[in-house]
Amino acid sequence: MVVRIPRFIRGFAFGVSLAAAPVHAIVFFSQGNSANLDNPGGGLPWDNVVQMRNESGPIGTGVYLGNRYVLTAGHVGPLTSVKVGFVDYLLDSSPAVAIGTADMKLVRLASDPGLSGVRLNTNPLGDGGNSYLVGYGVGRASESLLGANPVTWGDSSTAIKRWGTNLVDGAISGVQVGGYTSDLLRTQFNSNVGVNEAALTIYDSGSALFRQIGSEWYLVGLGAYVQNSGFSLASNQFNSSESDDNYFIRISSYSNAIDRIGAVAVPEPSSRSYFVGGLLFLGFLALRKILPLRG
Ligand SMILES: [Ca+2]
Repeated sequence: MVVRIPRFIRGFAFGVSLAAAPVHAIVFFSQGNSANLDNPGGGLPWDNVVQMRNESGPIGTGVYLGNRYVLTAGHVGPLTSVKVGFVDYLLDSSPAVAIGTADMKLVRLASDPGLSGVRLNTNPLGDGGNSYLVGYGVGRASESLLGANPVTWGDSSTAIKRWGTNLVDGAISGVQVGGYTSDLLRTQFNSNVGVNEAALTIYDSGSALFRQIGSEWYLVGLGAYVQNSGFSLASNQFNSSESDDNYFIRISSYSNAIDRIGAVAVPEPSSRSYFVGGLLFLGFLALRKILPLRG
């Protein structure tokens, strides 16, 4: 689910130029649930985005970082298994590892899924701009017509891996939500990145926000919070007050190497790169109350 939070980043911009908007997946303004279900290619770490599950089904998204480690949102749980591709992997007996005070945690699979790792972004100057969102959140409800606003979210039967795009145009530090304190990145649900522009939905907590920096792909954010629960407001105007905000845990605040998140190194046994994916509150955000934000 997704946590609802007030629009608090408005007007806050990166110190660098914000030319583009990143894209978030999960629901689109003008496309249906059958869109963007396949790896778009170009090296995007599509396979590393996994589904977090409990005994009753999907509850969120995660990012496989390598060496059996999966990064997800702290509020996604309790967990019983992680679906990688078409296979459910049980968790091993080790406790989840919290990443500082942030709404993120690492859990570990009981066996190796045979995937390479993901690169974690360590440079805050690389966070802004166009991005790709990949997550297992729900799609739109069947009665929610294409191009109609708001975009109403579907039920659990529509939860499937999708990709979308959006522009990272803001950041804020030290945001307190549900007992966590996290540095966040923002995207807005408007049309400034075209038909693939996406917004987070429930079960997108822990979704991946990827950016291509130079020739490589990096995990820059982990889906966590949304402005509304149950629907997403879209706008055809950039920076419109009518466009929903989505928030992602800012990976560069917690990683100082492409293979290290918090105090945990996640080296891939036989691969050169790994990165830690982000966690989304989206799996649970919709069901939670957001605490008032200070400042
Ligand atoms: Ca946007």
